[in-house]
Amino acid sequence: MTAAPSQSPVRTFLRLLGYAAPDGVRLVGVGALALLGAAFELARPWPVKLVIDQVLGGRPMAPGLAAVAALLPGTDTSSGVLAWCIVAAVTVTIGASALSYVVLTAVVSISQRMVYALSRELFARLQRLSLAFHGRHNVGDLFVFLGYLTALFGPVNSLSSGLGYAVATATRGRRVFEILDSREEVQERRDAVAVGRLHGSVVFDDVTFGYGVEEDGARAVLRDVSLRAEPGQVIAIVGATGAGKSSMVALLSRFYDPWNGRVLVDGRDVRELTLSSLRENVSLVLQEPFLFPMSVADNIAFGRPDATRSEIEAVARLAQADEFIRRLPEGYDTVLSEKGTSLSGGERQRIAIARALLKDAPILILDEPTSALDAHAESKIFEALSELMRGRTTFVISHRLSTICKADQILAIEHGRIVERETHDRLLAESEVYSRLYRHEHIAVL
Ligand code: DUT
Ligand code: MG
Repeated sequence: MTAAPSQSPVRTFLRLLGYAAPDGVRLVGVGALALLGAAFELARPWPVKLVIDQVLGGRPMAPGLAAVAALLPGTDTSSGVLAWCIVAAVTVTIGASALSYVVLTAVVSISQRMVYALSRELFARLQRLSLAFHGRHNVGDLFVFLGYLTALFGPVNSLSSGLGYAVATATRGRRVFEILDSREEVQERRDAVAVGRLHGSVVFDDVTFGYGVEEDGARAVLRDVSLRAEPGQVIAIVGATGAGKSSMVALLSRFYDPWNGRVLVDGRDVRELTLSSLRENVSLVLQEPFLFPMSVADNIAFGRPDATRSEIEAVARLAQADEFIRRLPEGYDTVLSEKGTSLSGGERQRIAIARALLKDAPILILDEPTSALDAHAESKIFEALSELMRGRTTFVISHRLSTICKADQILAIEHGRIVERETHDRLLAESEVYSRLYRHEHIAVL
């Protein structure tokens, strides 16, 4: 990632407010109502003061007040003044509460939309970063990032409660924007073509790749990698940490370009396609799914904001998620938060699977989707994963033989090279170690 120059808190805050621009008129209205609410709050002690000073204390009113009182009928007697004081107290109290309710509701809905817009932009960057960070940096073919966003949500939620929050938001928002401003590592060609839905054939044609520039002495992490995946095939990638597994699948989403060779989808070099249309055709399910401080339904509909509630529920059922979602305090409308609603690793992963099912891309990348889970949680999402993989060209990076055995090809990577290509059946027949491991794990999972 190339870090952007850091911004002053004021600029960051203005930029954050920019995300509320579509709600500009509402925002101005809310500001006016908030001012009115503040005036009502200021007026609250006055009726009581009048009762104490004039009604009980018998003191004369200040001239200005007396002039106003003279306009109202019945204020020439103490009981008349008392009656008006009660009317005023009730009006001011109800008015202040009603205004604060309206302002709060509007601020929450505006800020939720801001977070939604920000989250969508963050999502793509986070996927690239997390593919690169697996294994080397621990999780903590991240929580901090999510934490920034959740933290950001809190203060934005309370925009009306003052400048202190604004500064805190700006400070946290800065981290979010640093991620957003990390530059794409690749450039879209001016004549790039927007493709529709691909069939999902994938070819790596003699690919050599390293992070950084070859001429500057950067080290190649993939060397002479060639493979061919037909639509609907499952390709398992195995290998030690740092072998280059995630780097391979990162090239498929064109997060990076190869130094040499080509990556082709449906026979076209990925560099000929627009980044967005290519990435529309690829779903990623990673070790730690990104969930955002939005409702469960919004989290699932992330890739397809226009999805209907029944579509969302249908994919949740396929992902074996419907049942636990319905048990949440507000079902599909439960807003996920770090502290509040805590989901287990397996539950989070099933939401990510539902999200990918809804996106319905022909190419699927699974980078250690079950490795953060224990055996029990893993067995629960097994069916959900199988459902997701059905009919999609799938690249699955996994140490679990139970996942690998579904593959049409198994590629073993060592120091950036494919050193072995096998099928599960051949391995099972030929490798005693493999077949023993397989039988052992298969029993554990089933
Ligand atoms: N690498 C970088 N920069 C990155 C990502 C990776 O220099 O942003 C290096 C580290 C490693 C090699 O590339 O030496 C391959 O990394 P990759 O993440 O592809 O390895 P992996 O097989 O996915 O490892 P793990 O099992 O730890 O996820
Ligand atoms: Mg990896």
